[in-house]
Amino acid sequence: MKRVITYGTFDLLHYGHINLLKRARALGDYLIVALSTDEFNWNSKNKKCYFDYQKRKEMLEAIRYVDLVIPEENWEQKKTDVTKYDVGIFVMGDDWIGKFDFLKEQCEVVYLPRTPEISTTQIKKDLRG
Ligand code: C2G
Repeated sequence: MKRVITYGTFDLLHYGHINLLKRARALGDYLIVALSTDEFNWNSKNKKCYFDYQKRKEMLEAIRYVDLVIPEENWEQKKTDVTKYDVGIFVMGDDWIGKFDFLKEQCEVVYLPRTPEISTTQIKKDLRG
């Protein structure tokens, strides 16, 4: 069983997120999503989510590509997560390229091309008019 893990906020879920999760899951047999908590978003990522953690978690759990959702509470947990969940592949969008190469000692690290033109920030901007 090849387990894949990815991390993110996944607020205002959109097709760019789904596209990432679909490709990540296709790299293995089981996809874990470490979902940024509201506190982590606010304190460490300067993100104020539209949907709170519980709602973002429920939406992710409804996606056919996602097998497990766990909380992302800090920047440091990735190494322990990879070991704890017996992860073979770590995946992120390529806006993070190189940032997590330190995990290469423990697992494969894959940066996938982002889906162009769509982002939560863009959606908020467009809705503001
Ligand atoms: N993504 C994508 N295409 C988009 C938008 C997002 O492929 N158009 C990917 C991002 O590259 C990321 C994932 O979807 O891999 C989740 O995006 P965000 O919720 O914005 O996650 P981020 O804030 O980058 O958090 O510890 C890592 C952080 O938690 C990542």
